[in-house]
Amino acid sequence: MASTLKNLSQHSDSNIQDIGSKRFGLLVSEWNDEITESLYSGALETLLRYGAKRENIFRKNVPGSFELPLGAQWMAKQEKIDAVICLGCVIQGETRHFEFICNAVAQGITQVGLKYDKPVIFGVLTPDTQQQALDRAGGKHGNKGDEAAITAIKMLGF
Ligand code: DLZ
Repeated sequence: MASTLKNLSQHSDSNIQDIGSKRFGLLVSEWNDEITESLYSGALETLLRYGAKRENIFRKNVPGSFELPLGAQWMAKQEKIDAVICLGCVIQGETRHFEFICNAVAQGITQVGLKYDKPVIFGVLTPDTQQQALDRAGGKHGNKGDEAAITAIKMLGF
């Protein structure tokens, strides 16, 4: 398991623990859903592969990435949730709001994790193009959803 983890994340294989009793909130932005559904599939498969139980994984959608922090807060405040994984995709070419959205989401997700003292993972792609997003959502550069799930697992083993 550890070597597979290393390959997936390109990080060390520290902080791996049994996650059979851990409960995960997966929050999925509906903007660019071709991308975010792939991120979701990657995150879900990775959690299951590392021992999470299907009944302990809870999915909710939000309209866009800007809504991820509030959705994450609603999830994180639930005692049953141990970690939240936020999945979104903001493509620069499609919005003049790019910097506003990306900065707000990054700061908001950070604040939720600190407020609720739980891992709240930033699984948000911020590419220049749709192709760059596809490359990172199950394409030639892997799947950011996998990496987000591994990050959550590692933080739970901190
Ligand atoms: C409005 C908007 C635009 C233009 N582009 C994106 C995007 O590329 N990715 C994304 O996740 N969301 C986008 N949104 C929606 C905002 O995140 C948000 O849902 C709206 O501004 C309403 O608050």
